[in-house]
Amino acid sequence: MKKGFVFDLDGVITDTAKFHYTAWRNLAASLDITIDEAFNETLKGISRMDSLDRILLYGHKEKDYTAAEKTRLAEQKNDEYVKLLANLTEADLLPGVHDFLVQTKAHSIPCALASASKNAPMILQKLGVLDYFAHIVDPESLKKGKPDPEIFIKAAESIHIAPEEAIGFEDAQAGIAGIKAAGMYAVGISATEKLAGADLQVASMTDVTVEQLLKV
Ligand code: B16
Ligand code: MG
Repeated sequence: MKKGFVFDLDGVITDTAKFHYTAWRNLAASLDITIDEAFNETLKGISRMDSLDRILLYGHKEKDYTAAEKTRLAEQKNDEYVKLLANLTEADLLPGVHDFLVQTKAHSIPCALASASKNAPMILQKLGVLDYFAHIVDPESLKKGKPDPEIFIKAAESIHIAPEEAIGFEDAQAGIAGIKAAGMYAVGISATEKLAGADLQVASMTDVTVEQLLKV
């Protein structure tokens, strides 16, 4: 019997990828680097600074900026990203998420958040679902980002269960790899991309129930 759920944020609970894309595209353009949606796919689940590094590498400018300049560029991107989140509400929850969280509460099953985003607490608050999460892993506390399993192991620990007793939800390949490396059951959420290694893949959270998953 499984005992808890670990959620990714972007792409599982809400679609913030479009806002990340706008903010990164504008920042990149200001550096004379052009990125498109296909490139943006490679940034999903990747931390802010690692995303900037990937963009600079893509534009062959990886040696052009000091650490302090890169910090400033990442801040600039985040300032625009946060502005784009201003009107986020409960209506921005992805299909099935609210229902599923209500079911976890009804079954007294704990949920933790394993997101690379430092904006996660503010985003959950705006979406009106912060109270469903017993714990949010602080990405600042991590030595390595996804696909390393660290964030998922910490998430399971935070709700006092073993990784084998947890089910992780992810929309990105790096996240599925991290969940599996942590020893958890992985549910991939994507209607478009085949997520290699997922134990179960569904198009959205409307296709799963808490009762069904506790028995896998
Ligand atoms: P922030 P997830 C990730 O969220 C995003 O997919 C990724 O594009 C972003 O760079 C990362 O969070 C960090 O976000 O700049 O807000 O700290 O999929 O791990 O929930
Ligand atoms: Mg994601």
